[in-house]
Amino acid sequence: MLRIAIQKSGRLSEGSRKLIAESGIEVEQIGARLRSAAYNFPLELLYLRDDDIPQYVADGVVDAAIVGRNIVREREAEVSVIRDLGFGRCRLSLAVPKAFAYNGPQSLQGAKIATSYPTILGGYLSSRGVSAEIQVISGSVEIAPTIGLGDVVCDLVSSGSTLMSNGLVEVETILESEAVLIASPTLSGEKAAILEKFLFRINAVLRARNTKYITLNTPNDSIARIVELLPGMKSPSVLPLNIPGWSSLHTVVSEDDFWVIVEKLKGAGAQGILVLPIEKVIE
Ligand code: PRT
Ligand code: ZN
Repeated sequence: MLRIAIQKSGRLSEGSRKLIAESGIEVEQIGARLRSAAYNFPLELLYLRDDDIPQYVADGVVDAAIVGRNIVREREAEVSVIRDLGFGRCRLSLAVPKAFAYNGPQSLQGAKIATSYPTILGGYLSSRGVSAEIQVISGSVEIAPTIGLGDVVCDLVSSGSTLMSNGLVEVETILESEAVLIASPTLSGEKAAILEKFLFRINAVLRARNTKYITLNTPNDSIARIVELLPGMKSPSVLPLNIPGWSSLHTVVSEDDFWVIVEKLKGAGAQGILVLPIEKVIE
């Protein structure tokens, strides 16, 4: 049995539950409980506050967890980061009031910086030889300058609208973050084998999320040109259509390349382009 912690309620809860569900793991409805077992996989889920998660993994209270990289770094817990999970993306940034004359990290010399991330911020400042006062606050960091708790803030940003509505300008990114899978570095053989199986499923789900299945029709004399545009898994399948001189091509493309490729495909003579979601990709 592998014990995995996820955030009980907050920005990472839904993404964590969805990833587990899409991995084909069915979990009891939790209601108000703090833990639940899976029906069809040797896994037990614990629902915790994100701040506590790295320490629980380091102490072996849970074997693995899904948590933001920002929290893992801040807590400096002894855990293995297994892989990035592609959701919960944000960045830890420095932001200054509009009137603050910012000309690089040296401008922070002697400033008072409000943050919930003193460890990461302290490391950043000392690596740049800046000495500043770190004011630790646990929430609503963005209002610190308004209430006199700091000249500058260091906080998580995703859209940037919180900073903007508080008259703050983002000036440096200190850390890029997203949800990550972490594990205890000292798992037993049995637990490590279950984690391996869990990871195999997660990999298949995440690869599929970033991949689309494409089918299109093309005149036979355009096939070579179109195949060159398609970085498929191996090579695309080419099937004859019931119209002489025409074929149907099937392949997969990465979501990131998709729009660029589609334009080029049309330019190369492709017609009837269909794009379908993929549920799992096993490599
Ligand atoms: O109760 P618990 O302690 O578990 O939750 P929490 O309230 O401490 O954390 P929560 O749910 O807010 O965030 C959990 C994790 O989500 C964080 O540790 C990050 O890894 C990730 N994440 C992703 C974010 C954001 N995006 C984010 N935008 N965490 C916080 N924010 C906050 C930020 O602090 C600021 O107040 O959102 C605001 C900025 O958002 P924008 O869109 O206006 O820029
Ligand atoms: Zn928290």
